[in-house]
Amino acid sequence: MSVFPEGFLWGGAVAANQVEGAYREGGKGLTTVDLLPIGERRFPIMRGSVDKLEPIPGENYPSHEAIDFYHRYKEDIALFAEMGFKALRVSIAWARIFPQGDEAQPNEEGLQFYDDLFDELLKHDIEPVVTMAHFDVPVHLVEKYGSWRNRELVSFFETYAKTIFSRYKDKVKYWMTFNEINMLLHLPFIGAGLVFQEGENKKQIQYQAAHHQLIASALAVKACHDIIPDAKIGCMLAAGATYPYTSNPADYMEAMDRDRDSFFFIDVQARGAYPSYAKRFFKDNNIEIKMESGDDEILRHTVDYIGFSYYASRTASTDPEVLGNTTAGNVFGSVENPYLPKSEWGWTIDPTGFRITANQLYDRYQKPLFVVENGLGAVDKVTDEGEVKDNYRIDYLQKHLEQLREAIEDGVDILGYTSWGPIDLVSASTGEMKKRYGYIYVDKDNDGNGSLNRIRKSSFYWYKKVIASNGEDL
Ligand code: BGP
Repeated sequence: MSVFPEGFLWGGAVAANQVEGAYREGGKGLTTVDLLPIGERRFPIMRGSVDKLEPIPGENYPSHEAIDFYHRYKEDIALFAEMGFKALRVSIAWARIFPQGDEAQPNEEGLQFYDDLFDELLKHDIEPVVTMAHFDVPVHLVEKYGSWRNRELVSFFETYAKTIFSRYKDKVKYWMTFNEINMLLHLPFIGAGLVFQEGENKKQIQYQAAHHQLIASALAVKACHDIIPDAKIGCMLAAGATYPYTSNPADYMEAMDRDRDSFFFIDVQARGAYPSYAKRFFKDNNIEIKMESGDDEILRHTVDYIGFSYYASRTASTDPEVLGNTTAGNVFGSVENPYLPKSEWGWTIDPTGFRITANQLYDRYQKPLFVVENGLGAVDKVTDEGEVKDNYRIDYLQKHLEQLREAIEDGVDILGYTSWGPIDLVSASTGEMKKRYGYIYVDKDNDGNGSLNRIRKSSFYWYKKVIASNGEDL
């Protein structure tokens, strides 16, 4: 008998802006992620330093076409079905439904696109798991309102939420509000459409925006429960336990604080109130959150499950010499952990950290968990025979699933596992195509060349076997 429970939701996860392409088709409005070019300018923009709120001609934006999922989703879903997927996590692009974000009426063409997409999934018995906002704020909301720094976004988001719940109530039973909500602290433009002016207290703006997202999330939870009583709606955290670099208590304190940066969001979403430690943190950082009467009550609408992504653990230190040694490509300011290997992009590889993280989250919240992202970004090569032998990916996933199995044996309640990017897609952090996660290879390079043909990699057959055995045969 498998340790994975019956009905475990095996599958994969993608985001609209990283697969769909068709970035101006079907009446879709421009979103923040549409403004992120590949290359050097990407990181400063993601961090909130933005000169122009439109794509710059001549720059390379692989996400504008992405892998053309918008036109090819039937072919791709058939491949997921062939692997035996029970679930596919997708996101709805807010700007396909409300192109500007603040309209009174939705865009029917956008609504129809997701209707067709969900129908196609259900036809193959694949459960849609839907993220409502995955890094894509309509640009008009940034221009006109300053995005999530403005309370007005709460009601726009609520309208969007009610629109999609009412429309898809018979098709979608698993929802999630904001993807990696804690990313707002690390990549504020990606996480919340925040653009900073010189001299502003960034933390003040970030936490005010966080408050608005937390209120919007709670209102979405309430609306979801009202409109689709048999649905489950969760939050989504970029998770990863933080280790102290040494047994020096100061390092331990530092690790605890870094973990709290993330837990802060989920403490509110899962427990229904601001955590006690926030008071001191706000005071020490000159942060004053403007709240409205009734906010406390709204926040009491808590999520049904904790969705999270896990790629790596983090390590914290207070030693200036160690601090100089931050790992490449990470946005969490982690220092190198001498016990752990790294991916080609410098991301720490730590399967045991996955088990630790799952245990931490379950101990803290006592709500079911849902692993909605995990995977290895790597360069893949197509052999002369037209094959992709990605044994390194199988190795990564296998080791992580072994640890997930341990976590289940530890008593952690887990609804499912949707690995990130079951089909190659555009990388969120780098904008590249060559950073691949898929079981399915897509013929396209960083410059946009390629036939977009799909090829089954070795991991495709491996994952198929994993699902067929409900995780017994890893
Ligand atoms: C998460 C995002 C995803 C995804 C993933 C992998 O932060 O939710 O959108 O892209 O990370 O990251 P990357 O694409 O940068 O390798």
